[in-house]
Amino acid sequence: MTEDNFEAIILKEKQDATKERCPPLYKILLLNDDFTPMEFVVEVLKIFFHMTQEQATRIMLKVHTEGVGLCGVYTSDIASTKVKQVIEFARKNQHPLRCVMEEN
Ligand code: TYC
Repeated sequence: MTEDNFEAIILKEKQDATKERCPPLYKILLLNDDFTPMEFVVEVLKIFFHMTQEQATRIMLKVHTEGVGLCGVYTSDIASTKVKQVIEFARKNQHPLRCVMEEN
């Protein structure tokens, strides 16, 4: 084995170890709309993101005024499950609330 090969293998092993320690993370974002009631958005943030009334109100108002707000950062599986649950809960209650995930 050449020295270059050896270094390439060591580098690859280090990269693999880093990937295991730090899986890719995804932001969950709530998007503003004109119809979903503010109280409903606050409930969503409390139920699905375990926020207090105060935290939830602050994020809801940020989304309302700025158009978008961060709910949390999760691994891929957890983020996609939460996005689905939020959208399903909103649709069951006939609100057009939008919730998306994006790579961090
Ligand atoms: N803009 C909505 C209203 O005035 C409230 C709202 C806030 C909707 C946050 C969606 O993600 C949202 N009723």
